Amino acid sequence: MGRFNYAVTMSKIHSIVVLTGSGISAESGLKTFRDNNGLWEDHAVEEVATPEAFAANPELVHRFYNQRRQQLLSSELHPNNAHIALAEFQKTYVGKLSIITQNVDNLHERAGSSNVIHMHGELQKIVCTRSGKRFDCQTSIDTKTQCQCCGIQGTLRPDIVWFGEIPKSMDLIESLLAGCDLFISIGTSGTVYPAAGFKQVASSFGAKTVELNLEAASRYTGFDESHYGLAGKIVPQYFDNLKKAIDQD
Ligand code: BV8
Repeated sequence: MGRFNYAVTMSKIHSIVVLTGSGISAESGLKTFRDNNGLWEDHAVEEVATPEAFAANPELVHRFYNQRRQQLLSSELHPNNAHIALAEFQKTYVGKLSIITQNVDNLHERAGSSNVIHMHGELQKIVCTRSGKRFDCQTSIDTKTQCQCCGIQGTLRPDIVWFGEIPKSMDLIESLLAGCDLFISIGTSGTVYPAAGFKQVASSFGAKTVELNLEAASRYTGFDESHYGLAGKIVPQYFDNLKKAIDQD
């Protein structure tokens, strides 16, 4: 692991914000967005994950999310050591640790993390476009699925934030970024906004910024500290060092 430095003394770290992307789930077997050059069934994800695509071809978009939702239910799919290390640290840390994830999987929760902010929604939730009511969903849905609240077909969509839609919990996220002393980005290429801008916001309010990623991303730079490698290896190492530094302080 690269030089582990703490310019700020641990006693000054009262609030930590962790931002995760698909790289933290890669070793669990979930594809990242840049895998396959960002394609799914020869469609660019940015084209499938949009309200326009859903309006034009709802069955294609339902298939995209049904496949990924079913993958979450696979007995082969488990949180990896990165999710587990983050959850264990969150449980023992006396300060405030908030997890903002761009991921729509439930691996943080299955690793034991709490208060996870799914800014781009969740695969296992659906919403009725007529009533706005949200439901848990572990099955596949399509345009023929009858809605539980209004009993008609064709009103249900994945509770996912598509490109062009406003991410969830932005007010809460902005206040967390403004109030944190340490911002840690894990497994994201920093391609998609507004998430890609969170590091800058946290830094502008005085937070120390740390990147844990497989490799440096060209547009996502300027962290105070960076460690590169597989999340399953560097995330446990990082939080183990952080806990030691806090305990020694
Ligand atoms: C909005 C749900 C307005 C869907 C997702 C031009 C400039 C700037 C912005 C825009 C622009 N044109 C359009 C926009 C806005 C647009 C945007 O950013 N587009 C991009 C393409 C330029 N953004 C939006 O539309 C957003 N809404 O802007 O609304 C607004 C905003 C605020 C307030 C008011 C109004 C909404 C975007 C949400 C889209 N939905 N997800 C679904 O999941 O199906 S985005 C989706 O893609 C993910 O959620 C995630 O955010 C993103 C993928 O990023 P990553 O997770 O980083 O994945 P990636 O593959 O890129 O990288 C993986 C990383 O992991 C890599 O670095 C890799 O090295 C690393 N890695 C791989 N393996 C490992 C690893 N690391 C460690 N260990 C490993 N083993």
